[in-house]
Amino acid sequence: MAEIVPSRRVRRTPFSEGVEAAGVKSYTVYNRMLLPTVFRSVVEDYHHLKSAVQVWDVSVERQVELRGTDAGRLMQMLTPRDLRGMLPGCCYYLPTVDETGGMLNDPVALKLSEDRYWVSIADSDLLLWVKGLAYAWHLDVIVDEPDVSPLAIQGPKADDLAASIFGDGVRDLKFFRYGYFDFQGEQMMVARSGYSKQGGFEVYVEGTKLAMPLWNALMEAGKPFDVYAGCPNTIERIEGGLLSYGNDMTRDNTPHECGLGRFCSTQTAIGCVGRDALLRVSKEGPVKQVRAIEIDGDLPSCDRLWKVTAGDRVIGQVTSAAYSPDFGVNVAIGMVKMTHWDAGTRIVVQTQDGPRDATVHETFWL
Ligand code: THG
Repeated sequence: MAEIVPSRRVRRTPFSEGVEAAGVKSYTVYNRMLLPTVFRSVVEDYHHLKSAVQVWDVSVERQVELRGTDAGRLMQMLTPRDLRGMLPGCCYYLPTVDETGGMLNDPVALKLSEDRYWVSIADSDLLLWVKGLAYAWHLDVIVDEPDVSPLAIQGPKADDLAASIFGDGVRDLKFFRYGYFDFQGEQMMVARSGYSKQGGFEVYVEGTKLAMPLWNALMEAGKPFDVYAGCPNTIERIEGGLLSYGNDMTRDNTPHECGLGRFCSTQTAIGCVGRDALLRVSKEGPVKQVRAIEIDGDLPSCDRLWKVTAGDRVIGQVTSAAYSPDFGVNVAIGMVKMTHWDAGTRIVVQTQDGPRDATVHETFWL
């Protein structure tokens, strides 16, 4: 393929210099910013992520900041997850929905204080929706995109690497909690989270001053752990069932269809936009839902939606697929109608290279 040209609209990040020095081979665009997709090869990156530790430039996880006395009220308008128990220091994975209950984004939210939140968004313009709600409801809240660039440390040796930079205290962080840790005399927010199932951290780097110093310090301190630059890995995230907004789900889907019903307490999420619509679907249950799918044969690259058929009927779609070296099969994420969603059901996936037999799985692989 041809090259992507960065500009003000297709933004570089504070870590781009480090990413380029590490030999990034390809990018995608996410929230109008560069997101690396390959360093050595997708398969080499995959094995390395699962055995060592990687540093990921995930600056594309842009923050929507809500600040003001109505910040909490506005947060609850965004999601059917009940936020009443959310305390400062917590990260919550949040389905965010529109007035029909359709998925607008699936961010990680951080509560900084009673009147201040960061919403770490997936690839859609959630900022505009949040600003629109704040304006229409005359809320006392400021909504904007602060200059914050997350840097992820992911892999089985992530604790050792993070501890060598931030001290042994980071080892005690619980999953989806954050704390503040010193780096070169400044406090940095570090959370135990990240878009892999290998474990690790995300550092929310404010501004640009300490961005490359942190990148370089991690690369240097990581030498004994075989650190390398990395990025979200499509094989690993499919094995783990981590959904990709815009690929595996869109505004056409409810959280329940996405398998995110466990993050919804629609009954008690008073004030959530789309609550009435979601109360209906949560009572009746979805008629199609996300499933792990194992596909037989050789696969072309999954760069488009693949219809799923049974006989001459379309009964679903596959939106992410890759060959898994560790499991020795093609792993995939799709959405299947309830008539065909039971584990073991045989279905057919219509790729651009022709039909492939496939099986619905009970659970994801990781
Ligand atoms: N971290 C941060 N921001 C993000 C992402 C991230 N923004 C974009 C994107 N990723 C949002 N999507 C997800 C999807 C899955 C998870 C996090 C963000 C995730 N899921 C856990 C799982 O499925 O195992 C469960 C989380 C839970 O149990 O609460 O971590 O990665 N900052």
